[in-house]
Amino acid sequence: MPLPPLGPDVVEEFTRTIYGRTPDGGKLSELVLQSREDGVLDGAADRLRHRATVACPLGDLSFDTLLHLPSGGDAAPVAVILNFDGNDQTLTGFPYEKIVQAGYAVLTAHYQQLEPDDPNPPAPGVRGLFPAESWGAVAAWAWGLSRLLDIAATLDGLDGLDVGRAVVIGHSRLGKAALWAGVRDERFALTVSNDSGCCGASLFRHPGGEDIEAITRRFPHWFVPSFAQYAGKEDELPVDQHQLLASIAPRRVYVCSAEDDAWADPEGERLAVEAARPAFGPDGIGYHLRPGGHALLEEDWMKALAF
Ligand code: GTR
Repeated sequence: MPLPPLGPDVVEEFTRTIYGRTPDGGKLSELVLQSREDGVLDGAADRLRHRATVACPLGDLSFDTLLHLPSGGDAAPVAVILNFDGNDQTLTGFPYEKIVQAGYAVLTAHYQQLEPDDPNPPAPGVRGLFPAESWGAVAAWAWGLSRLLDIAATLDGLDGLDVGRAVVIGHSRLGKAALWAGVRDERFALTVSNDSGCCGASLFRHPGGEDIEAITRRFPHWFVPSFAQYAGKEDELPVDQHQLLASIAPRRVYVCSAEDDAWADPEGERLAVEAARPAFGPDGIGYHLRPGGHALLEEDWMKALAF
């Protein structure tokens, strides 16, 4: 299938057809330091936990954050990431030692503290705190990634963070959210998608892996309801995902794929990167395909951050 051309004004189309409209408002109102441990991780990193509260039009949302940063030395660029299983799980799940050795700080929060991953959430998340807007959970998580950057900005200087070189990174459904955050928030200097697949970095028009029918049937809450009308009609979508990647230019993008992750269609991700390349400078977009399956591995982190 031929791809729609790269053009200047695609963000509005992505808003309308897939992710929905992110409302204005929702400001960090309070950040409470809950604990600080210095010199954890071989003496090379400090670990801080905060409780953040964001004031939204219809109420407040509070969530916990976990920050690791290199101790001493120059201000560290910060990578923000939502995690799947809670902040404590990242202590074994993320390669913090290596990331910090590479000179980066990492700020994370649990994605479901921002918005439940449920078509019928037991309690409303952030989407319930704005007057009637149609935005999907992916967009709500992307909103959360921007709030993590707000939090990092309040710590800028204080704790040796450099938010001028901020990275947004995410895996799988949270890689979709990282891409949408990278599109919408120009403060992110580098956007990293890991195995984000359908509605992330892979092309709708490249057959293979998850398609619109499958994703909207299982996860109707991720997108605007009208997106489901494109099930089986990929060729009628007004956009495709190389345009999403290109709309981040001239800021940088890095896409990680895995050979055995057929559901995320690694070849469709590679083709999207190639089709987006003309929008970027020579080193503006990077890509790797590594052996193995669907996971955010140390190799993915290190190659993306080296980029
Ligand atoms: C799958 C879904 C994918 C991907 C993945 C994940 O079930 O079909 O789009 O997002 O979940 O987030 O792990």
